[in-house]
Amino acid sequence: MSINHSSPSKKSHAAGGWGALRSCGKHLLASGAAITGAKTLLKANQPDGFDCPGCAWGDPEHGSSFEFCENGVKAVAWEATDRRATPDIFATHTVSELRGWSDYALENLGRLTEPMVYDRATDRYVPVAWEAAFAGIAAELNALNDPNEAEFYTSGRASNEAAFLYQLFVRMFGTNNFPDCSNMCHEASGVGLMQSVGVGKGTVLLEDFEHADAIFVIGQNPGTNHPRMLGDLRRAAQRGARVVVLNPVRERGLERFADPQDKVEMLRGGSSSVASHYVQPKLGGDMAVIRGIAKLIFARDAAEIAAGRDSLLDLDFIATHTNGLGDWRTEVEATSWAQIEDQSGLPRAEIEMLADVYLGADKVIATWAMGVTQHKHSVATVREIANLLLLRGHVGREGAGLCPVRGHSNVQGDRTMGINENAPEWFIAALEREFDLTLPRAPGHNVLHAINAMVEGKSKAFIGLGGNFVRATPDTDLVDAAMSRCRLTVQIATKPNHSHLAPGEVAYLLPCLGRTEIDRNSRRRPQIVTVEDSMSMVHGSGGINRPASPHLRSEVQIIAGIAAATVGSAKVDWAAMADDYDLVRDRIERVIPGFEDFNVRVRKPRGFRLRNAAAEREWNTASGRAEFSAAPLPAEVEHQQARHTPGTYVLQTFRSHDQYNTTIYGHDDRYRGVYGERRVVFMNPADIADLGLAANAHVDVVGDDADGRARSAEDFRLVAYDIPRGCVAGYYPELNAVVPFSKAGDLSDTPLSKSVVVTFRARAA
Ligand SMILES: Nc1nc2c(c(=O)[nH]1)N[C@H]1C(S)=C(S)[C@@H](COP(=O)(O)OP(=O)(O)OC[C@H]3O[C@@H](n4cnc5c(=O)[nH]c(N)nc54)[C@H](O)[C@@H]3O)O[C@H]1N2
Ligand SMILES: Nc1nc2c(c(=O)[nH]1)N[C@H]1C(S)=C(S)[C@@H](COP(=O)(O)OP(=O)(O)OC[C@H]3O[C@@H](n4cnc5c(=O)[nH]c(N)nc54)[C@H](O)[C@@H]3O)O[C@H]1N2
Ligand SMILES: [Mo]
Repeated sequence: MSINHSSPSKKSHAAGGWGALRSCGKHLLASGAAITGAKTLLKANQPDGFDCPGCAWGDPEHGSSFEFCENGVKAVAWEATDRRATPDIFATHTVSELRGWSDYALENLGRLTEPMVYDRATDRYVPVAWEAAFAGIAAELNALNDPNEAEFYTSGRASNEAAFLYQLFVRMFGTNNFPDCSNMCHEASGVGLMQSVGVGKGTVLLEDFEHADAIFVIGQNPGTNHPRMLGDLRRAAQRGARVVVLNPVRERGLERFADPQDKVEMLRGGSSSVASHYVQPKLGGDMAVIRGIAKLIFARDAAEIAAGRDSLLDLDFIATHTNGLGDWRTEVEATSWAQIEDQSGLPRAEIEMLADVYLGADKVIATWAMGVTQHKHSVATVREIANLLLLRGHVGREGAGLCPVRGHSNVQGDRTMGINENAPEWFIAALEREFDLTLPRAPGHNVLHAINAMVEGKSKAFIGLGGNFVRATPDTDLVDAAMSRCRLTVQIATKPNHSHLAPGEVAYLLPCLGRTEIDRNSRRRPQIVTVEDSMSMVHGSGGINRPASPHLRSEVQIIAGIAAATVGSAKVDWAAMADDYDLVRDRIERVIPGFEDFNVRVRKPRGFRLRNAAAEREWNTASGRAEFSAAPLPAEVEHQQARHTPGTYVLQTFRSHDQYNTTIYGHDDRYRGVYGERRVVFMNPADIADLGLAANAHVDVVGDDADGRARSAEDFRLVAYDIPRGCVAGYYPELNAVVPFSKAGDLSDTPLSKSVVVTFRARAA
């Protein structure tokens, strides 16, 4: 445990600041987009601009000035680049040759410019006309024995309009196979919150951060992944709120932050602390930490009551709004301190300090991301966090609430639009009524089901609406081979990536417009799309740049083209909707509650907020109340199991500062002091010594082969780091080679990307 105090000048150690500005300039220049890039940035997250493709953090209400964000700059510059992956490039390089390129080199080819089809004879992608591509895809899809032999993947950048049309088309085609990036991301948050509070989304608004007294930031690295959140955390810290961080790794952005928007701070070279309390649990130890806090609260509450004083719990809220406290309390009291300390990796004294912060605050927010959701017991952990907040009524009032911080900029909206392999009955029934259809009910595939079906040869077609399925999923080689064995692969994308280089027998690569580009219809009228952020705010997004190529089509147009060719236009006028997105929004309004007056409200500067019942203390659970969960702690999490086998460690795979998921912008991880390389493993110095090695030694990372599959990733440098013993860290996607597809989160099916069991093999020096 450490407590930070503001100190005036720690320039070189602060996140943000001049380093961030320098890095921005570098990325704008490297993308060859310095001028359009700068102009483009001024329109990011502005009322009349486009939604930043970077992250899903909310936009401020009075956002008249551009909110600077280094990693937003990279995301925008990467898309607004001058580089082009033209047919000439694909004529010069065979697919086999490109397969040997790095993720960085591939995307660095630039924007795709023309629709292409794979020519097996020459092993090259060659241009194809759009209509021929649509007809070819339709012929393949309609030739399948069963619609359930096709997988329709969605990555979270797709707009609401694209997602809505996509799911409508796929259901009309006859399947609910909707693997999506959310299955690898916040699935556990959705499942857990749905069970606990009846809504699978966060309950807070951005404004709540202005009122909270304590903010628990759990398993999240906002300095890199949600930089604009740091500004909100810092403002909270400055007005005296406690910011408590739970993270095995000391992430610099959470310790100190110099706001590039703050001119005085920038000139003085100052920075201010963000975290008031920073604790480093072991991987997968968060549920035990929360349980420890609860155990202390129950004990202190009992003492208060015995002494004739008021309860520490919000008894009115608990009585009126919740169910199941007794069972949870019994479970907490039955959990031993020995188990809590061992599983969390924290001494009781540190947990006591967290309990003090919690009890000392009138308004508490808990935020979390992948450090919570990518474990086996993630749903139970999310529910334990909800339990803690429910104890004192911290849900459904100002300055308090649950805040899973989403990843992709519209991953939450895509789910709202029906990208869901197991959509609720009301949703499918509403679609049927609106379009006069009969749609399938049987639940379809999530990402893990899709991988299994492709590996077993049961799924024969893969359509990807964005993303990089081969590199984002576990067991890279296995998924790559399974993708190549498909009869049909279709990838709708902005830039080339490895998923495009695992072509099926028939393979199309279809280039689309990005967020930053003007999307004009047949009458040259610019179209806007809409997105939903982590705070359920829905707003419009209209590009401002000239399209990267005149041949590009929007995602909406591409989906409409495939749909019209595959299922026909008798029930749905795809072409009309693709030419006027207002017509898509009219349909969304009639199918999904909360979108009343969609076309009017979305043109208001900040858009509108979708109603969140839990935030109004209306609980859409079976009991009509918020549910405490009473799950036991896991008997052993991976770091405890690892002790049974010497030489075994638990690996988390996280993001460097220079990447966006599988998109690699550069090879530095500035805040963690790594430059010019990505093949590193962060390890406690004592663990390095235990291996009989020295810092900087090179090793192979060897994965778990209990399911009969050998796994390894070669040649990583050991970096001595402030990380708990037994726990190590390294970058995704390189380390997906050792993440097993055969293990997944309970009830979430999310790959265990933050608790991968590994050993190390020394390499000859
Ligand atoms: N620039 C940039 N922005 C992004 C992305 C990107 O790649 N680049 N990706 C987007 C997407 S899709 C997502 S989902 C989000 C991801 O946002 P994050 O969740 O912040 O992403 P990760 O890099 O995976 O970081 C996980 C953090 O959790 C910590 N952690 C790991 N395991 C545990 C654990 O068991 N307990 C605790 N308490 N902490 C743990 C790690 O040390 C790390 O700090 O960011 C989004 N925004
Ligand atoms: N080991 C490990 N694996 C992980 C994770 C982890 O932490 N560890 N994180 C998981 C998480 S949280 C997520 S969300 C997934 C991400 O999985 P994905 O969403 O599948 O992957 P991305 O890297 O975001 O996709 C990048 C590609 O999207 C395309 N693209 C970019 N913009 C657009 C656009 O506007 N439209 C279209 N159509 N295409 C576009 C580009 O071609 C680019 O190459 O990865 C997961 N995998
Ligand atoms: Mo994500």
